[in-house]
Amino acid sequence: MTVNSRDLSTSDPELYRAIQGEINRQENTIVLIASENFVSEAVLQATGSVLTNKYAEGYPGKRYYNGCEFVDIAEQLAIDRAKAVFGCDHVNVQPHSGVQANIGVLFSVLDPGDTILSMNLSHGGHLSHGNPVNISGRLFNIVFYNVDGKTERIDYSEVMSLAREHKPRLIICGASSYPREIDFAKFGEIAESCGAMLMADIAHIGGLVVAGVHNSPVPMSDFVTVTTHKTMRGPRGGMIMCKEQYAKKIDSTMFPGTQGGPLMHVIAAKAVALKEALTDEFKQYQHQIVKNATAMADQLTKKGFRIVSGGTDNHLFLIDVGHRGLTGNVAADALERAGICANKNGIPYDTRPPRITSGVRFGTPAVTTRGMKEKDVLIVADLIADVLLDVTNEEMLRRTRSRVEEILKDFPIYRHKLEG
Ligand code: DSN
Repeated sequence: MTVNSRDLSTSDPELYRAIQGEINRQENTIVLIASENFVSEAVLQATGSVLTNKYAEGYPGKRYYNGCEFVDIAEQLAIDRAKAVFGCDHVNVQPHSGVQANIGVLFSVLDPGDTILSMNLSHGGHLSHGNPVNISGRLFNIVFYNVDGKTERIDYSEVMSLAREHKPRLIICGASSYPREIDFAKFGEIAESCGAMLMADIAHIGGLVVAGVHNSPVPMSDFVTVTTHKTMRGPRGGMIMCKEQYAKKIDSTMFPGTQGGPLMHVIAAKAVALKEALTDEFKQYQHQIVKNATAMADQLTKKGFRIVSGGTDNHLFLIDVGHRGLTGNVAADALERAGICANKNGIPYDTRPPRITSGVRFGTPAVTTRGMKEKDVLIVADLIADVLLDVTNEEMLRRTRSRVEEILKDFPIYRHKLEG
């Protein structure tokens, strides 16, 4: 048997059907999960390329395997483009994910028992910022900052007083569910005032930072981590940027410290996405993401929903469905039955557990990739309102689902029909 002798539809029909099902689901669902997006066909092509066959432990020009001349080109392109896109001193493009990138930073410069000051997960932070259920929370002494109870925004004076009191070695800023612009300069001042290192996790807002829609943490941070698959619209994965003085430590912590063979097909796809990120089209796209999120949050406010912090400055917003007597899981499941995919999410000071929650998180990167503008997402906001006001009306949910499929015919994801 040659490796090309059988294609997926005949060699593994069961799996082929699952992929076909997912292609249809993506085409026929309004995806509002804030961390999801649709990559270009070029990114898909690189991700599905023969680079998946290659071992390349080490770094370009310094590998532990022979035969790396072509994957070296791919990784060097990703590195050079990431530096051009973000304006950073050094970048490591090998982390398999955002969590791996964050772990890479923590394990490169901290010792067990060191103190980290970071944003509470239930206030918008991330699991890998020291949550006790994650490895990041197992070895370090974690102090969390919350958002203000009234404004639901970061209270920088509280962060400053916690920093002075606890003298952390590392401050982490950045979030997975925070709808407001983060003042990275302020975090820089706080870190400097207490002698801490600063790490900014821009997993969610990476694309907005590239386009200048959000201020950049690169100048004032020792480390910046990002995922490549959210607003960056590339393959699933992570990257670490850092000041030159940490370059060697970061590289040796990623390999051999915390990862083995890098995923060269994914690194190649990161290079493709980073080339796309250098275009004007990408910058306009990021501006449109924010305009769409703002338009939806405003429309849902007009419909009587309480939006956490009163609105959004970025690509996402949260509805406090508890305010309407709903739970996040019931609301998100009803939306899914209507063809709208978002996720339940805790809101600041939520009294419900993470599997239930009082919130639903919405984001506009994916619908904006499909070409939706403000007038289109206003219709989507109206559909969301209809669903949330009558979650048990299965007839209405079915009608909404048909309407969603009609609307999406005008916004195909790919120009060519995809095959699993
Ligand atoms: N799970 C991602 C999100 O949805 O925000 C963060 O890692």
